[in-house]
Formats: sequence, C-alpha cells, structure tokens
Amino acid sequence: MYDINKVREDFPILSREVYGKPLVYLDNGATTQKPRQVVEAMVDEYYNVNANVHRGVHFLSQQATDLHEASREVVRTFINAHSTNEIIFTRGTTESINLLAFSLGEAMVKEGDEVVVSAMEHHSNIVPWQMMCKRKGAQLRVIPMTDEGELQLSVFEGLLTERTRIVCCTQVSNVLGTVNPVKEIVRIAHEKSIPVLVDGAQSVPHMRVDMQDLDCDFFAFSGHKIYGPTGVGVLYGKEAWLEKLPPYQGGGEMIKNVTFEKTTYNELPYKFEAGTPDYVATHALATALAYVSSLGMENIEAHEQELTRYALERLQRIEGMRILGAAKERDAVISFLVGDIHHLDMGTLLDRLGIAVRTGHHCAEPLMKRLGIEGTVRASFALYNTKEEVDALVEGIEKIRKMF
Ligand code: 7TS
Repeated sequence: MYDINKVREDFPILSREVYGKPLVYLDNGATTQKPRQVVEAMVDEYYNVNANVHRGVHFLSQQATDLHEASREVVRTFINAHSTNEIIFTRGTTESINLLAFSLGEAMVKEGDEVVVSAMEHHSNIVPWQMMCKRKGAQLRVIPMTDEGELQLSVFEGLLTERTRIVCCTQVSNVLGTVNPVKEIVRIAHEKSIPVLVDGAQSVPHMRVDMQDLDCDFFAFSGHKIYGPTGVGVLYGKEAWLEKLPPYQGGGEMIKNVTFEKTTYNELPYKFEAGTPDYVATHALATALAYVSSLGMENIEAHEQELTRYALERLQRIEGMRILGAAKERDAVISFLVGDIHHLDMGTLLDRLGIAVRTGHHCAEPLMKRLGIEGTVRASFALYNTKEEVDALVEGIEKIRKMF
C-alpha cells in the first residue's frame, strides 16, 4: 500500500508554513522537494568521502569514484539502458540537449538540412536546435498540435524528408500535461532512419521509462525534477550514436592523450564529460532513484493519476474555469485560467494562501502563441501531494474568484 503520510514524513519542507499557512506545494513541474535520504547522502559524502573522482590513487578518491560510477549503473537500471557507456552525466536536461545539438550539428548537419521539433516544446528543446540551425544554415520544422493539445502524427509523417537530421519531442508537456506517443514517433522516424531525442524532464518523475522499449536514440532528464539535487542530469544516447558524435566540451576527463599538436579523446561515456563532475550530486541522484524505486514507480503513477483525475473533476466545476489542453493521455500537470483574472494575480493571491503554483509562459512561448494566450496558472503534482491539497487549491481559487 502507498502510505502517503509516511511518504510525507520523508520531506521535512512539507511541514513548514508560509504566511502562517501550511505550505501547499504544487510547483513540482519546476522542481520537486527532496527527501531526507537524498540530502543525507550528500551530507554524508561531503563529511566522510569527499575527493575528486577518477584521478587519485588514494582511498577517498577511490571511494568517491566507486560511488559516482555505481550511480551511473543505478541510472542505467532505472531507465533500462543497454550499457553504462550510454549514460552521460550533465548539469540537467538543458545541458543534455545543448550537448546533443552541438555534437550532432558538428557531425552531420549541413546547409539546407532540417530539424523537427514539436509545437509544445520547452524552450530548452527549441533554442539549442535553433542556434545549431543558424550555425549550419539548417531549418526548424514544427509538428503541429490540435486544440486539445495532441500532436498531429499524420502531419508529422509528412514533415520527414531526406533532409531531416533529427526529431526532438517531449514525452510529457510541462504546460498541458499531454503524454505524447513517443514510441510511435520513434517508430515512424526510424522507418526513415531518422534519430529521435525524447525530452524526459516531465515524464521520468511520473512513469516508468524504458530505453530499450521506447527505442529512442537519445533521452534527456534532470535530477532536480525527480527528487534529486539541482545541477545534475542525464543524457542517454545509444552507444552507436555516441561513438559517432564528437565531444561537446574539452578539458580534463574527456581525453586519452594530449600534445600541443593533437589530442585523442577518451572512451564513452567520459568523452562527453569534461572537467570534474558533480560526483556528490550523481550519488544523490542515484539515492533519489533508489527512493522512488523503493516506493514503486507504478504506485507513484497510480497515486498521481488519481490525484490528477480528482483535481480535474473539482477544478472543472469552478465557474469561469478554462483548463488548457484536453489530451486523452495526460500527466500530473494542469494549466488553467479563470474568467478574466490575470494568471499572475491568481498566482500571487494563491501564494498568500500558502499555495505555491507556477504562472507565466512556462518557458514555452511558441505554445502560448498557438493557444492564443500569454500565460497560465499551473498546478503540478508529485508523489507527496494529497487530495486535501487539491481541495485547498480549489477553495483558494473560489475565494479569489469571488474577490474579482
Ligand atoms: N524540458 C521540459 C519539458 C521541462 O519542463 C524543463 C523544465 C526542461 C526541459 C528544462 O529542464 P532544466 O532542469 O534543464 O531546467 N521545466 C520547467 C518548468 O516547467 N517550470 O520550471 C522549469
């Protein structure tokens, strides 16, 4: 059984108050709170193990290296990658995508080539590709979506040409909560031998992901959105692809031999990991993945799906409520507007009631343009949220609505 009260005890921050009101934290799409286990793993490593990895013969360095490399194996198991050579540690989703856009651009993008992204991408899965396209004289193509917030796969197929170098798509929209059929997108792209990057920033915390089943070529996610620390994330890439791509940054760790004339690069995954990695964060990320695994991803998903269903049902009954997106497959993210109340006013007033939501364009300005709005209020749920917190949100919105 999923014991929500016991789970909440692992997150000390959830029992604090803001403005004298109990905190209702519904901004999990931006970042999640951290369980004791994760924070303690970091404290313990800094107090008892700290030393730079991969460089020392001494005891602490070996121990820190062992923790760091064991974390890579934890990540591999968690996403069911084939090999730890496919797990590149980065600073987060954003850096993972920048790495890939640079390396893939260098390796295989020429003038006139095309990159396909979807209408509902976060800026971090648009701008790095745009920058690379500008450098290379290539162009972005966009998979359109319906008013319900579902990608139009029939149009998508038509966008793929012999000039398409990669397809980049989020698994879950951080605004609409849409769960995209990425497995189908991968299948369609692979028919034309085009690789696919899946942005897993908003999916990995909420559902089991399996690299060998999805069969995507690249996958990116952030540690801080899945109860891990800030400053660490992952780029998964199929080994055959990563072997073909050049390094992103130069420096220590990523080299085999250096002379002033010529440098040979290290093997995978180190070729893509220049400089001292955040080895404390990688260990803490592995601790976070072990934490969610101990609760069971299926249990987390069931809990959050139930919460989302409950929230949608209650929110829909509020007068003037407009929920953005109505995809059949959706995750624990709900964007809304109420009457003509500005999203920023709604967010600010909810905050005064102790309820933390996100407002604005959510780093998805092209999606806002498609929806014909400037921003939304967004509630996003995590494994520790409760129906009572949804009730508090609904009551808060009702109170604010009556004020206007
Ligand atoms: N991709 C998606 C789908 C995201 O939702 C985010 C962050 C990112 C990429 C970037 O992740 P980062 O960890 O590298 O910053 N999304 C949000 C959000 O919705 N509110 O704040 C950050």
